[in-house]
Amino acid sequence: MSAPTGRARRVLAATAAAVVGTLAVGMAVAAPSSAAAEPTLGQLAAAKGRYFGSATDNPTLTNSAYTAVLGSEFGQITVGNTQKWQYTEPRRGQFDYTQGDQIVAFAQAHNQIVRGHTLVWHNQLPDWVTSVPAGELLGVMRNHIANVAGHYKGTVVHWDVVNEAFEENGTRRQSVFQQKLGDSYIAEAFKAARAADPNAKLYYNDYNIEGIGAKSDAVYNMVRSFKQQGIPIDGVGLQAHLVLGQVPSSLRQNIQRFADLGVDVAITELDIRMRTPRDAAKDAQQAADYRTVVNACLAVTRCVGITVWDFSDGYSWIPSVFPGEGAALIYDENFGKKPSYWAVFEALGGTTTTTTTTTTTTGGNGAGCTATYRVVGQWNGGYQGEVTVRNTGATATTGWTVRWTLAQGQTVGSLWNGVVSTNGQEVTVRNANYNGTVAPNGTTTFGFTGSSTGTNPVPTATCTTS
Ligand code: G2I
Repeated sequence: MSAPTGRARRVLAATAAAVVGTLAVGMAVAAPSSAAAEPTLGQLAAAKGRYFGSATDNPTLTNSAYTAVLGSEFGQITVGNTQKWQYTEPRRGQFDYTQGDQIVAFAQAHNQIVRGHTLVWHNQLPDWVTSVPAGELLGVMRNHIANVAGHYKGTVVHWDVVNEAFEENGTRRQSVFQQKLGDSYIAEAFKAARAADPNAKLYYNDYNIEGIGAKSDAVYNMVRSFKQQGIPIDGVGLQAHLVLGQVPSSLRQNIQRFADLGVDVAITELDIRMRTPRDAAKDAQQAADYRTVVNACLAVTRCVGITVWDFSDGYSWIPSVFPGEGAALIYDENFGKKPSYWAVFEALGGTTTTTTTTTTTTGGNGAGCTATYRVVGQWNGGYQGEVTVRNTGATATTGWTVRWTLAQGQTVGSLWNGVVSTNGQEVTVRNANYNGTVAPNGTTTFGFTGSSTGTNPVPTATCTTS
């Protein structure tokens, strides 16, 4: 049997779920003869001349399960918080790059480009800026930009120079900069950024400008006027904090009209939120929405890349700001890949070639699970594996166990989100103390790195519940 495609894999998973309730049914599917690793989203995007990245924040850099994905899957990182004014100039004239530098160092260690975020914004602004006298604020703003963009010169490919300067109706937001400096502050910020880092691409970044409307018209008119006047602007960032089922129908046309002004466009903060909890229908809609956004970007040559605003539903800003909403990203809380991940994967040109799904049910009590094993990365002498456990039963699991055999002398080394034991070639992974409970049709994912010096075929993994 040939290896299944991404779509075939999901059909097979559904077939496996259908056998729940029978006694000790084992079904091994499609063990491929070789284990060519699936490409990452970053690699797929690069093959299309784009980047695919994620925002991140400092606290998560100590979570190895998180950094394993962040460091391998993405070609680009945006500093989610710690390059903002509050962090970089907490007191007038005193600059602190400690945390921003940590994220830039992580990106450099993983060959990822960095979008800088953000030099001038009304939010996360230290209180002292608000009380700077009007006559001093232009100098203060220029000095901030000169220092921060100067510090990151050569390490940041894009800067979000000015963020969120417009209201929904297209008028200027009455920020301290607008009130004390007037309309010209945005142009002044771009000029200061160009002087500080002539090689960084300079972006205006905002939300609710993905489709054509009053707000995006205002940004469009500003960019057109900047280009006419020679104000240095290189790109427009469409944040794309979207709502399930509501991708603006004019997204592609809007990207194109900005591109036609002679600037690049980036999707800078993509997430697509839903009422929680997730279910299969919402997941499918979300996958379709992510696909639409990726396709719109790919359709316009000057759409240079896409960034998700963090990648895991456990690390998203949405639930704290929109109570009752969330699940907006492409990985679940346990770093399992969601349908939205596979939609992005396929839209970027990926096809799934290596997977094994096995079902073992434990009896007539409705419990059961599948284990889907993937080699997600392979390099000389080593590999990274990932197993997604899905509860195919009607009741929540209280624990699960996945077993497989290392037939070619491979080893399993560091493993996260599970407890591993080995006995010769036999590998047994039980749930960690925090992920034994999986809701019906829910998933949890564990990952690991190991050594492999010969072939590394995908094994048949069995899953049992308790
Ligand atoms: O609000 C979502 C994004 C909209 N566009 C601009 C982005 O910069 C913005 O990012 C978010 C961060 O993801 C949040 O993490 O900006 C928020 C602030 O407006 C960030 O939230 C702040 C919390 O409000 C603080 O309480 C917290 O200390 O994050 C801080 C660091 O975790």
